Amino acid sequence: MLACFNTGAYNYNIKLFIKLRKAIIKRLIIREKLVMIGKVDLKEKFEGLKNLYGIMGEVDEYRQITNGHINETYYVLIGGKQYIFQKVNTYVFKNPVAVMDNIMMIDNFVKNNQKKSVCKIINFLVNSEYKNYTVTQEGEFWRLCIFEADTVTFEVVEDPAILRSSGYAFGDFLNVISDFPADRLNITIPDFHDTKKRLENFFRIVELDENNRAAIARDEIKAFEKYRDFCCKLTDMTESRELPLRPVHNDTKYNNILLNKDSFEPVCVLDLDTIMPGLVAHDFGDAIRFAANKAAEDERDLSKVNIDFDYFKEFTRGFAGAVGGSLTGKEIETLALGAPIITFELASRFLADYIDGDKYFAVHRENHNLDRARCQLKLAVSMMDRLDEMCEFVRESVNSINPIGG
Ligand code: GN1
Ligand code: MG
Repeated sequence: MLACFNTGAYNYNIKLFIKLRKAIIKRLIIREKLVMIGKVDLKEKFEGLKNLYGIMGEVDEYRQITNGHINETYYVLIGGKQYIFQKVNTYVFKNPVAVMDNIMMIDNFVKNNQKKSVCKIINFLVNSEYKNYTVTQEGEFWRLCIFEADTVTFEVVEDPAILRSSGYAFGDFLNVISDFPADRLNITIPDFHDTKKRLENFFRIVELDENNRAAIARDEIKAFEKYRDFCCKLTDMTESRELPLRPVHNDTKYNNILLNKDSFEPVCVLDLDTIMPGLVAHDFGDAIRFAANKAAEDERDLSKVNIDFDYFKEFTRGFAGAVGGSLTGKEIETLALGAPIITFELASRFLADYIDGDKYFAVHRENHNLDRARCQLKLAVSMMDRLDEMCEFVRESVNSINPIGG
């Protein structure tokens, strides 16, 4: 220690300090350059892509939209017109052409169907090769659409009245596509909402524990053991054919509906990537999971995370009003079960991904998937406490089918 105070050591330390400082500054400059180069590359990429779509004008501006966990999405302004450019995650969607094929089939069906829907569905632009996607030289899978002006999405619900029209929009979407032959849809992610297989996979990952991360989640893992049988109920009823497989959206987060920025009426249903044969209870349940909880999906303060019954009721009224008439008795009976089951399922997917080293969901902070899993688990347990009331309310709402404004 004392040696530090003799002049030689002092000079040495000063020199070292200056050298280090220079190195740090140099590194910062290089980083800055890399960031700049990265941006120029992206701009060039967007220029190249837009040319393939015959879009006139220059790329004036772009920014990333980070609310999705899977695909990479950009808002791009070209010659004053607004577009969305999206790079599809091919780790998650192994066959992205099949995804785009499903979207195309559903789009054609909805456009030509006699049952008119309350709002539009997302529509991708077609390139010079008449395809609704483009594979770049680097093998990236891109798709483009027009940004819907004067619309908004919400991450957290602020006004329960808006929920009723969102519920109506998702219910209406299911009703309109209900006549589409489900077996024509490509299975883009096998066993996507097979909760039994999801939990088997979860316990396999816990057992392997390749990143030594399972210990921190010991309590959460026990909770999955406790609720495992309950979570398999819908899968069992599907296997025994008590519940029908229909074409469903499979990702009915509230932010997957564009709303008019003034009236908050639904304008467009987004994100049809996981449209596949599935259960109506999962679509209903996933929407409740996201919308009927005042906290964010990754909230760390678990005291804020709970099912909000007023929100639940508003969404259910809208949803039942639109789809209620086409449901079987068993579907009505099991609709509310979808909420805790899909929430447990997602909690297990987040926790499995955390333990597996964060390979699937994009993470933006340390332990992000662990936080998400804890939040969803807390929410699922809060739903279990009110499950009987939820089932009863669904029954009442379907029985008194009451379309919006009617
Ligand atoms: C993923 O990123 P996004 O919103 O498209 C996931 C859904 C989850 C959701 C949770 C293909 O959806 O299943 O419910 O995150 N999509 C896929 O926010 O796994
Ligand atoms: Mg999605």
